[in-house]
Amino acid sequence: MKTRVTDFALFGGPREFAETVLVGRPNTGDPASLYARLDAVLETGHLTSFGPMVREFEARIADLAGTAHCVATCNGTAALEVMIRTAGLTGEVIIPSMTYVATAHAVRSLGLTPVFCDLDPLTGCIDPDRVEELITPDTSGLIGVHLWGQPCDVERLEKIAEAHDLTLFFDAAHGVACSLGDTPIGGFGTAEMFSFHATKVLNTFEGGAIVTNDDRFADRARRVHNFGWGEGRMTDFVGVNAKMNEASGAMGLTSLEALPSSIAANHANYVLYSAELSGLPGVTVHQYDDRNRNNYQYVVVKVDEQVCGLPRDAVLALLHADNVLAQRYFWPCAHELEPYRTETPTALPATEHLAAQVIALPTGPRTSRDTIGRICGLIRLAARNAPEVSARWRLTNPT
Ligand code: T4K
Repeated sequence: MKTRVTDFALFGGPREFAETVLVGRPNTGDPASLYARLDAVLETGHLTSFGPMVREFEARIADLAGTAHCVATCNGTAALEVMIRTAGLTGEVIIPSMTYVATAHAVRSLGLTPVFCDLDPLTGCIDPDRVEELITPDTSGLIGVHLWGQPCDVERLEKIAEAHDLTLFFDAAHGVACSLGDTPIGGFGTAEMFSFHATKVLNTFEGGAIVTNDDRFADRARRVHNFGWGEGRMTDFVGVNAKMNEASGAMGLTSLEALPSSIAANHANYVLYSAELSGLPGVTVHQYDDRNRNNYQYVVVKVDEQVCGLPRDAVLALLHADNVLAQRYFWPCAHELEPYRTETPTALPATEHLAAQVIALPTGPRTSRDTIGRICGLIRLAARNAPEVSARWRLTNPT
């Protein structure tokens, strides 16, 4: 355990961790269970296009989300694009900027304009008070993002969408097994999407899903994600190939078996991080509202330089030097990335304030309590030695 600031790897001391400690280390579930399913896939020779693994996975996800339909896709970004195509959105689509760039790229890649909206500082989700002022005659859609698995203010967004005749979608990439009160995330708006990327609490290697209670939307989305094929091998609109394959379905079913224990481990890690970092001025673990279920796949610490005197990136550099590969989810936020910063320069004060503070810390079933204790030890030591750490970091990062 390091005790003096000069022990930090950033100052030339030894690394705290010999092996890298990652954010996003996959939850693979039971390998034997996966191999048995993969054997079955190879045995049947049905490798993709609506095989039994994906069909069962879709049924299980619809059940989890409490929705009538689930359309599994090859990744979460493709799910967003299929949703936008299915609804036939045009012109402008309002989205938050505090999100992975995929939300904006899905809109932009279909020739539409993402219009970035500021956030609610309490949750980091889109601020309904700011949405209405961005609506123009060209606005056709609104996509809320359930940031870090926290539900957006769904009720107010639904009212706004209805009043202005907008299609309302939710990017629930982080929202698997999360809820708003007792209602699972999945059935809000016209449709929602999940991501099952390798780094997510539930993974299919790569994958995603569209969930909805709208029969017609589901039927069309299913066609859109399969080249537009309909009855009698005919197409009457442009479709894409966004199907999930059977190996991904097999991984999804295996990962689902491990989901309760993965969430329990994530929750225990979140509680431990919160306790270990409590009472540090300007360094706060983002707290989730107990009235909603969360999967705790993101433990986010907020470093407020104004209060603790430590730039967030100094803490990040210090962790990286010690082999803790923490991530800035989400900085730079989407409106500060190209092509958006050039095409549609926007000032979003609340978003920029939050994005400048966030660090996602390693968690998941394979992150031990000892590892968390040592990571928190590094952060506490950094906070106690803020002037030295800041000065050291500024040597290589002059402003
Ligand atoms: N909407 C939102 C709000 C999202 O957060 C995302 C994705 C999407 C939409 C789009 O969904 P997908 O099309 O991705 O299904 C990662 C994930 O790639 C991305 O899925 C996720 N959000 C985002 C929050 O995190 P990066 O750019 O940080 O990924 P990458 O590949 O650098 O991985 C991060 C860390 O994870 C690495 O340091 C190592 C570890 N890792 C990663 C992979 C792929 C592993 O240990 N094993 C692995 O196989 O975005």
